[in-house]
Amino acid sequence: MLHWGYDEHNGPAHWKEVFPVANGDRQSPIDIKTEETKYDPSLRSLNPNYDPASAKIILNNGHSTSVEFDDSVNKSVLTGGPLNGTYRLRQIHFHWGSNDEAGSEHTVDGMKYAAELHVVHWNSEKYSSFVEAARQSDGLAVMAVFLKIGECNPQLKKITDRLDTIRIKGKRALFTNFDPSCLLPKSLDYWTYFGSLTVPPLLESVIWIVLREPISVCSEQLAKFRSLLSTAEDEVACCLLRNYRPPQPLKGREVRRN
Ligand code: B30
Ligand code: ZN
Repeated sequence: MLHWGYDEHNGPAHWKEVFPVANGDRQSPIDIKTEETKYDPSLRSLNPNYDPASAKIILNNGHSTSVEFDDSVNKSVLTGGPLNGTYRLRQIHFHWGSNDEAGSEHTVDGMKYAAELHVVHWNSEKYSSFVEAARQSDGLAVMAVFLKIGECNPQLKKITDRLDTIRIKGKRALFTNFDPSCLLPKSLDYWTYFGSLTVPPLLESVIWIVLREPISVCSEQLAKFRSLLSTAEDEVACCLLRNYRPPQPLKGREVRRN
């Protein structure tokens, strides 16, 4: 495997060759079996508090598109839920499939959504950088939001309208004045469990917070994600048609709900 990706020769089934933790005890994503989740009265409500001024750029990194935030101070943070202390917003990005029938990483009772948004935060109370936090078992908190086919999403349009300017891997554009809480559903009810990054290096450092209510996206908006390229300027153009890892073994972990 020369470089990991989502194709036949370098996709999720090959990642373990270079990243043995792919077979670890707390890998993500998982299938959430709703009847087996455990209600935990000690779980608080989630409290996202984001400043639109911390949004900086939108970019194509060849395996997704992300919006990156200024994380040099605690301007945009997530607290509450299962979290102890303050987790600082770092970036948001998406996972999707080659058609509308698949694309989410987490599944719910075996059901796949069309796409999944990840809002990535790091523990700025205990650690001094994202990179340091990503190596600790309580270092990261990722909030996952399912995207379900339905009405076009006017908030998501702010992102999909910019994808043509960052079609090529490595391209970036300024992206300011954006509050990612505009992409959250009405209810912030969630499931939570201890897992990992869903892309190499698959570090087992993520407290996952999976929102139960999906947001909507239309087919035309999802098609724009599929026209992004996984390749750079000097390579044969190749569309990033899909970028989701399938569910991994639960290995005895408990999934709690609020
Ligand atoms: S996820 O939410 O588990 N899918 C990273 C953060 C969250 C997840 C996956 C990866 C991350 O920050 N990785 C290292 C930085 N990457 C950005 C990226 O999203 O994956 C740098 C890059 O190449 O540009 Cu790869
Ligand atoms: Zn992700």
